[in-house]
Amino acid sequence: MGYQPVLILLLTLYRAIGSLAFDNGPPTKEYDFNVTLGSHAPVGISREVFLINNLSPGPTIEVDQDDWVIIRTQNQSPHNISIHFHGLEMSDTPWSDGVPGISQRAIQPRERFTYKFQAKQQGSYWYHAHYRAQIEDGLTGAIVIHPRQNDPKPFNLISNDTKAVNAMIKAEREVQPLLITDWTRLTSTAKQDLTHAARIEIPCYDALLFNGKGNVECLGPDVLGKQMSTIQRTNLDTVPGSVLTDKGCLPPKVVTNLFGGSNVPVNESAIPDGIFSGCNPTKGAKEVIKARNSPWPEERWVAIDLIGAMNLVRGAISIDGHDMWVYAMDGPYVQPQKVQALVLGSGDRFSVLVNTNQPGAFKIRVHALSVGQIITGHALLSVGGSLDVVEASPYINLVGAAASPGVKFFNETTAAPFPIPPKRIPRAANQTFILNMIEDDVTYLWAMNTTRLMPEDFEDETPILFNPHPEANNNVTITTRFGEWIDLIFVANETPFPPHPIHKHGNKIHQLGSGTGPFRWPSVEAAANERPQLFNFNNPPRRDTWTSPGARDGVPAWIAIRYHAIVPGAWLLHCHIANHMAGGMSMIIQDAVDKWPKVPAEYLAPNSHIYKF
Ligand SMILES: *[C@@H]1O[C@H](CO)[C@@H](O)[C@H](O)[C@H]1NC(C)=O
Ligand SMILES: *[C@@H]1O[C@H](CO)[C@@H](O)[C@H](O)[C@H]1NC(C)=O
Ligand SMILES: *[C@@H]1O[C@H](CO)[C@@H](O)[C@H](O)[C@H]1NC(C)=O
Ligand SMILES: *[C@@H]1O[C@H](CO)[C@@H](O)[C@H](O)[C@H]1NC(C)=O
Ligand SMILES: *[C@@H]1O[C@H](CO)[C@@H](O)[C@H](O)[C@H]1NC(C)=O
Ligand SMILES: *[C@@H]1O[C@H](CO)[C@@H](O)[C@H](O)[C@H]1NC(C)=O
Ligand SMILES: *[C@@H]1O[C@H](CO)[C@@H](O)[C@H](O)[C@H]1NC(C)=O
Ligand SMILES: *[C@@H]1O[C@H](CO)[C@@H](O)[C@H](O)[C@H]1NC(C)=O
Ligand SMILES: [Cu+2]
Repeated sequence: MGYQPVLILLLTLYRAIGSLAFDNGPPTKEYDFNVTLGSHAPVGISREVFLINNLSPGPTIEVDQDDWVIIRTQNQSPHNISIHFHGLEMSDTPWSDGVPGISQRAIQPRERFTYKFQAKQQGSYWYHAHYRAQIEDGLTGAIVIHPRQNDPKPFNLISNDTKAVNAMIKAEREVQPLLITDWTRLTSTAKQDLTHAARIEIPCYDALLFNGKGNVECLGPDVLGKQMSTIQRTNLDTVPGSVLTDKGCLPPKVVTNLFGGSNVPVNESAIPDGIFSGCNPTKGAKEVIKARNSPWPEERWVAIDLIGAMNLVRGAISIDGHDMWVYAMDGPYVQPQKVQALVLGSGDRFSVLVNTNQPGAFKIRVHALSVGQIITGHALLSVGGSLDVVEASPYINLVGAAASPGVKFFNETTAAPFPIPPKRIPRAANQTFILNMIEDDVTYLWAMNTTRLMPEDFEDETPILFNPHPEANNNVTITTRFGEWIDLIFVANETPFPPHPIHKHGNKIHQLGSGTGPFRWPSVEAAANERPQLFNFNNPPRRDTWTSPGARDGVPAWIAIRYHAIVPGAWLLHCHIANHMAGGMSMIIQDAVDKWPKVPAEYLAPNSHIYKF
């Protein structure tokens, strides 16, 4: 035996004895989630939602990094459900990822299911329903994982003042999640029924909510007419005489034309009033993020986790009169950027530090920049307890663009991880998958790679994790071996094609590069040899949700992402817009299929029943 193995053996023994003698392992935090169906009217329009312990959004899961988390779920509702923990890696516990037919059986009415996982990552995450299109049905909540105390923090890249850095550490410890949703009066099933009856995707919402609070704002025809984007105007021009509706929506006939037109005419008589048009303003409670007003300017820091819990809306966010220091993206730290605005899409998380310079209440605005609707909403940042709104000219306009040339947006492509990970990303991948995203003839059917995978195709089947399909050859399954580097290239060949928020379950990905025009190469390596400026192998952004580029004017677009297949399990890769996922835009990934852990007996067994509630 050489000296190295001996050293490793001694070290292992030392650690084992140490952990026996000095601690009992990481703590376990336990939650009970009783899921019911109830009626809920956050903006004065009542509809059914899922409630968790009578709340929607549900309770925040707040733990320390390395804690074990147990969530005992009881389905006291009349529908099948499941809960996904967005962005959490589930290494060693892939049966707790929450996707029916992939990692577990759906939790049927009167059944219980216990999710158990270790919070190995840090920062901002969230949980949400994952059965059919239920993500729009209120079963969501924030997850905060406090980083290990001694891990390096990027705050001295924000200030050299020790007092300020200490204040930032304190603010981070007290970080306030702000879960942002696009609220519609339609339940996901009502929306799907209406979509099929009217043969159209429904891109209209009633309000934007902040931790479940908000109100309907009607902007009026003058404002809408003046403020619409050139893309909105161009789309309106496809149907002569059309204007934005009073809800700020493109009218149905224009939506039908959005992606190159469809042979299937919309049935407008199937669309009830209030969906595309019919705006009635309501008053609702405003969510308030509280900041102390310390006498010491260097101590006035507040941290907010901005969580993109919306379905379809992509929004620009800004805080009146305040800069935001973006210090984390999808959980882990990034090299901080000082900005006045950032773009948040479905599934994204950005953690920001804000230095509050005066007492008062300041609008935290979200303005949609998705094409289908002009919609806005706001929460308040209250400094020193004040609720007097300080009117300031916003940094962003109504369609989510910079209101003036000096306004700086967060630049995701330069958001390098902090610290830079020591492991280098190779230039060549072991496997490359070129995925041809399409709209499948009508606005509500989509595919990730030419072939649709509908929830009905897999959600009620035996979970793939229990029964791998290593030879699947069906255009919708990707299979990898442990340790391989995998490239996924998402190509929008048809134009116009909208951007899609794409989410991979399992582990994080590196966003290597993107470009316009067809992806003409067999691999990223070949493309990078020819066009090195399009790729970043050194410190690319690290994400669990990313946006595929929109394509227009006959010019295709693509994005290349790379991940390391080191988290064995069965995962879903899908568009995070629930109705796109329900419309077929998903694929299955069997990662590191050679190293799948044995599924514990209690997860293999049918879900147990609740006998009374
Ligand atoms: C901290 O101090 C160094 C050296 O004076 C300076 O170069 C750097 O810009 C400062 N950083 C910040 C965040 O103020
Ligand atoms: C359009 O929808 C209405 C209401 O649902 C229905 O009665 C009618 O048959 C539909 N027309 C077509 C052509 O599908
Ligand atoms: C982001 O930074 C890159 C690299 O510096 C630059 O090419 C790009 O234009 C920037 N994007 C935005 C939106 O500012
Ligand atoms: C609920 O899930 C079970 C098992 O996956 C399935 O058999 C059943 O059809 C589902 N029910 C509904 C209403 O989708
Ligand atoms: C895979 O996609 C190709 C191209 O669209 C299609 O011809 C083929 O039928 C698909 N295969 C399966 C199994 O769906
Ligand atoms: C994607 O679809 C194409 C057909 O269009 C097929 O050749 C290819 O194998 C598919 N990719 C995967 C990973 O199934
Ligand atoms: C991936 O490719 C590299 C370079 O060709 C090779 O050294 C490595 O063994 C491959 N990894 C796996 C898991 O196949
Ligand atoms: C959940 O429901 C069970 C059964 O009714 C009840 O015993 C328990 O107290 C409830 N827990 C919570 C957190 O509401
Ligand atoms: Cu999509």
